[in-house]
Amino acid sequence: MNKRLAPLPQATSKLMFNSASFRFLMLGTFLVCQSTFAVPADVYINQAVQSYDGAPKFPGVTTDPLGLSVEISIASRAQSEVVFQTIPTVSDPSYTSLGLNTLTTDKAWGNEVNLGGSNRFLESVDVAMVNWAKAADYPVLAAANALGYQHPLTVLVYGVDGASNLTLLEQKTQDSLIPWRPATLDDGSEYPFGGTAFTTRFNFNDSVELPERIVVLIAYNTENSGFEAIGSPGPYNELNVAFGGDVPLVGSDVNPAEAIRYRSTDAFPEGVITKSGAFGVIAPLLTVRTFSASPSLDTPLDAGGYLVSATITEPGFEGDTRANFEVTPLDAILSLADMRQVADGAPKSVSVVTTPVGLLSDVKYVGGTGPPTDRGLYPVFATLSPGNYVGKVSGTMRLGYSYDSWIAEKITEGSIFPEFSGKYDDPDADKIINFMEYLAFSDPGVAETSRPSLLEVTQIPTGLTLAFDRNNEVIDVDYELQGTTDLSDPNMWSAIAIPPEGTLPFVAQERIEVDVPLSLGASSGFFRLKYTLRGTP
Ligand SMILES: [Ca+2]
Ligand SMILES: [Ca+2]
Ligand SMILES: [Ca+2]
Repeated sequence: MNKRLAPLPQATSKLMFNSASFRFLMLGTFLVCQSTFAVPADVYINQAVQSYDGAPKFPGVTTDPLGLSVEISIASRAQSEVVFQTIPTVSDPSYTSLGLNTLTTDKAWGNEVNLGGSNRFLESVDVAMVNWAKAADYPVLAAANALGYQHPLTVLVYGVDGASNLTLLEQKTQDSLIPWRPATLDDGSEYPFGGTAFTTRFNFNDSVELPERIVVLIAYNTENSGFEAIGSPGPYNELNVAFGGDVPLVGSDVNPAEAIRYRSTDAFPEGVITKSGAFGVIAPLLTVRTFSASPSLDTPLDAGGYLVSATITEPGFEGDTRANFEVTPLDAILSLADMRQVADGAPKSVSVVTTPVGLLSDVKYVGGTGPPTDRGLYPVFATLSPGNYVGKVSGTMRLGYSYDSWIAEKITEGSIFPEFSGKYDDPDADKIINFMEYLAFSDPGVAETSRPSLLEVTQIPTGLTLAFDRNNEVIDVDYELQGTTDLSDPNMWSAIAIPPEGTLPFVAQERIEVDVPLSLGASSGFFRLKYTLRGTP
């Protein structure tokens, strides 16, 4: 079998680990097994990316010379075992992160880890990254791809022996889509992070056997850092490696207080691997998966990666190859529901509506570990669970008052007595009933000094300005501004658009002012502010 790997970033024996010299094995050497009577031939896998449609999928196979018989075996990567994991099973929308470009001496960052689990044939490595670059800041690149920009990312996997010697086992560089950091959440509300997290999977096809302890490094080039610094600025200067300090979900961190840096030093300007406490008790987030010695064979159907092995069986010829075959998932449409709820002491969850219906999703609530309880705004990120569809949606959930929860709070505060807590009561005798105090965010226990009308109308040169106070923490009331020129017909009221509750920034209470033009020919106009009480859950 031939193992063809790209040249090493540094073809040098001057790598150093733990201040000790170590052996350095290049896998670029060819191991050609050839019997005396067989002629070498080539076999190629093509059509290696196909879309899921519920039917079995197979890659194309060709040979040179043409038409040789080939035996194909296919193993689903879904059977692989996670042997090291610090990337959360449901990825966060962002992570603590550090940019390689900030350290001109550095070429790659990683971690030294002990594997868990039992299988040891390398199947894949996931790396978590965080991009801070926004499409608006790179209009030329964004015009070419609204989703993100392409940039090569590299993973290096070293085996570590008992004397801390390193052996390079695998190295892979792949062009990756770096998603733009969103300007806002999908509902237009404020995006709560500096960057956006994404995970890139590196599939390996060689089934290299791993020792119990490995070093995994992530490398990419930026203006001033990486194995081949680019020398000019670009969005890659805002590309960061995601870091975390939690105890690994699988496997263990050899030293939680040290990460691994591949960096230039005075002694080794071309680069040397060192342990480093410079980052504190955090390290790049990684997930490593392995195959068993003999993975089970599968018929590709579900979305995901498959390891394809093709061996020429034609008498007199010899050759084989391995490749990844990818069945890509379909896009689904997601939307969020139950985004406004009353804070009543119980945790509140949003609902995710999917097209096609019924797809399972994972929801992350920013600012806590699960569904929130207290009044406030909560950015929400929903992502489809892994399967045959992909999709995600984000928005801001609002937990606020119902009349009942608001008046209960006023009773607790001692502002009013419970026997005067009805919607039509007026315990402070300011001629504003409690429900109106609720809508206008005034205090039901303190008489207002002035009593502004609920809807104020002011004449302006182009028409009228309508103004009212809105309590944005009120969840159980819809505010509707309406106008008509014909009071005699109750069906003539038409809606006048009012701005939604702002989240950029959040305003708990605000004065809404809407300009309306004077209707030509109308001798009179009428306006009303309509409150509709929703049933509270
Ligand atoms: Ca470590
Ligand atoms: Ca009152
Ligand atoms: Ca009052």
